[in-house]
Amino acid sequence: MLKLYFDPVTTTSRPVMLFATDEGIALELVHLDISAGDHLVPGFEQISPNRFVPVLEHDGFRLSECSAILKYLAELHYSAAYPGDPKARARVNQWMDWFIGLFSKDYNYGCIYPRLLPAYRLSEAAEAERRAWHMASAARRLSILDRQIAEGGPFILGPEITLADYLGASFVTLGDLVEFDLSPWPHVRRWIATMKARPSWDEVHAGFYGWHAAIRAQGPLAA
Ligand SMILES: N[C@@H](CCC(=O)N[C@@H](CS)C(=O)NCC(=O)O)C(=O)O
Repeated sequence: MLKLYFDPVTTTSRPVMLFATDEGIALELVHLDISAGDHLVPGFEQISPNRFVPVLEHDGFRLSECSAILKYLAELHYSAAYPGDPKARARVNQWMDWFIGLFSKDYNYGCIYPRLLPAYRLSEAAEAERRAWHMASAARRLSILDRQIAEGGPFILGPEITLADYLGASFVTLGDLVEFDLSPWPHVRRWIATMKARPSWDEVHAGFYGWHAAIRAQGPLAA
């Protein structure tokens, strides 16, 4: 049996849930609310040494890192979203690494989290300077993604969805929480609309959009 420790609102759990739902992969779900500190309870470090979600368990085998979990589930289920051809698979890996290693540093950590989570904010002047730097960098990354989708589409690597779309769409839609304006990148917007049109999207994102509504209800966010 596959067991997933997850928090449905998180950027790293959402792609795993979306992929598993699309592929009909049965998961025993252990829902942790990280905003309530469920991941800080004594003993969870045995399951997740970093105290992060998601974590997958499969017959005593434990796996963290959302990218590794997606690949493992895809391999188990011979999913077309993780093609077997070495070059096609390498491209999927390339874009997944790009989202995690480059894109998320500027966009998620540099532009979005500081507006949502006080622990990620610097002092006001330092924050403004850092944000300007990351925003310029995030814009360059979004332009690279936009060109990639413009050359093919509707998905990142052409007509078929891959794991890179599952991972990437979760990272980019984190910006929904701060109403991040994607209009300068029309192909990225089109791709996100395609991902949001998947029948599984709304079900998987119910918690995420609940968080979105709660943020809106609190009034204007920090700049
Ligand atoms: N590199 C990990 C990162 C996982 C991660 O950052 N999880 C966050 C939620 S998005 C978390 O569990 N945070 C708990 C905390 O910050 O205390 C992955 O890709 O899965």
